[in-house]
Amino acid sequence: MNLDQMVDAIEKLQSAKRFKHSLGVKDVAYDLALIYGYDTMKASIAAILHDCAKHLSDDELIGQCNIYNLPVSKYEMQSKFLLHAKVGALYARKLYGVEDEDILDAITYHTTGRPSMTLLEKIIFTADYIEPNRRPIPRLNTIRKEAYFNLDQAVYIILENTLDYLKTTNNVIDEMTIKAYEYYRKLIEASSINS
Ligand code: DGI
Ligand code: FE
Ligand code: FE
Repeated sequence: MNLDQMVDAIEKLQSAKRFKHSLGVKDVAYDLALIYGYDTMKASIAAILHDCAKHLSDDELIGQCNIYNLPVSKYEMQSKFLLHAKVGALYARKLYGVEDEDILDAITYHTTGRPSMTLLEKIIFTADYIEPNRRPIPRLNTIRKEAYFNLDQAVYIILENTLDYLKTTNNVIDEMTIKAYEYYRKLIEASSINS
């Protein structure tokens, strides 16, 4: 499937609001790819597909993981919506014909992030958070500016914000989110000492 066909398929699949979000992520990911020297087509594909399993219910997500033998962690068991990332990568491969592992990983890690993300993973993780249709989030405009200037710093602030937010809720925090935060905290600290 080419990008235009993916856009059409996602439009049919998603609510108007979520489709607008997907297009927003696509546009921002394109710009970030251009700025940081990444393949804009790969960034656009990862972006338009990143939430391609978000319409599934918790039961459907678990069902897909069982059918396709995807491992479900104890964190994902408690917050089943987290699985839309993993199942999204599976769908990208099975339903949209994506074979590129960089794109599949970017979809897999778009919600929690992970330590030492690839450039595409950081682009999708950040674009998902800052696209223009996101409703106001603390420090959103700071993160938007930072994203076009220092992507690692933007990733770090997003992870910090996400953990701050999750601590105010009763949601379980996936250990991947914490590991990602620790990794980027150390990275940013090291770079500020050296500069
Ligand atoms: O699918 P989107 O809404 O576009 O964005 P997303 O896939 O990044 O999901 C955002 C939500 O994920 C947001 O409410 C914070 C939540 N989240 C991120 N990390 C974790 C988490 N939720 C739990 N329970 N645990 C996490 O570690
Ligand atoms: Fe998502
Ligand atoms: Fe999203």
